[in-house]
Amino acid sequence: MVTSDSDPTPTTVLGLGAMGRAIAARFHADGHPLTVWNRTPGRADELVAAGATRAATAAEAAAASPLVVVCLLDQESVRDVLHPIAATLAGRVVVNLTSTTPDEARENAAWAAEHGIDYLDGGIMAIPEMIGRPEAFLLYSGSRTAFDSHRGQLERLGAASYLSEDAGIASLYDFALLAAMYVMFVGFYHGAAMVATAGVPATEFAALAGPWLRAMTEALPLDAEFVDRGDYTTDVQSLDFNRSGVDAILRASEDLGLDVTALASVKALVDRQIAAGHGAEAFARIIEGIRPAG
Ligand code: FVH
Repeated sequence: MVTSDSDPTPTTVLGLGAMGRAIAARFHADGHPLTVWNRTPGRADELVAAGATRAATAAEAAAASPLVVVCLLDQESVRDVLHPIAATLAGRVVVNLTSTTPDEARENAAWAAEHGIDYLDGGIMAIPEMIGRPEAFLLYSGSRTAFDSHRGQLERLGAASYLSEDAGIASLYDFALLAAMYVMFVGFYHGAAMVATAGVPATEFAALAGPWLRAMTEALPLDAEFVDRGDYTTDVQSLDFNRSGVDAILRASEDLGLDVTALASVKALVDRQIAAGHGAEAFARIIEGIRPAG
């Protein structure tokens, strides 16, 4: 058995969905004495067959280890599982890898502090198959002590970055990255629906869209410079220039009978900045229409 350190921390994993199982399997492979619990007990079978201990209740699981890693569905399930076992969790480290909003993460941190629990929140930038592989990365915020104490173990899941004492910050980054991903995928599907009207399979479109989008993402740092400067002065690719392109793509999509919800949102953001007198400025200016008003 490969071990990550000479005295692996006994670890409990609460929640054995696809991600919880991948995390638990990594810890088990690294030699951490592992206790697992899941609402539906059968999901622990494979880990138990490999040597993990099945706990009958979440409280029994929490009592077994100084480090409790939580990977449940959402904030409601986190409350359902953790609140009744607060007394057992007192004095332990809880690393919550469940996707929650920044404010929900802060709510968990405040609740944990009230109960003497050392709370670290995490955002997983990976799918279960990537856990333990170099391309996986996880973002953490909350208790610095908890992160420093278990850093080596957490790094076995994927590259680990500690961002802030504010427990909501990991989730903020996580959701910001996911927002960028979702909008990109919707753009891909819109394009795929366009070429599908000519009988082009999505796989064929993907072969072109992949390299195209990769090349375009090379421009992100330059766009980010406009945003950080707050100065969108440009002599190329102004909003006015982009509006004619966006309008033409939208008309073409309507001609093809497509739903244009995705493109209409792009057009709305562009039009708003042009109406406010910024047509000569760079496309990156549309972030000003996304920011909170006032
Ligand atoms: N899977 C992924 O690709 C993404 C990658 C990025 C991060 N997410 C987040 O990770 C959390 C867990 O995701 P998951 O893939 O493991 O999700 P499921 O396979 O659906 O498992 C959900 C587990 O939560 C348990 N559960 C749900 N509600 C309750 C509840 N009220 N009380 C107790 N447990 C609950 C569920 O139990 P069961 O249905 O098996 O009994 C599963 O263990 C998630 O936040 C992703 O956004 C994954």
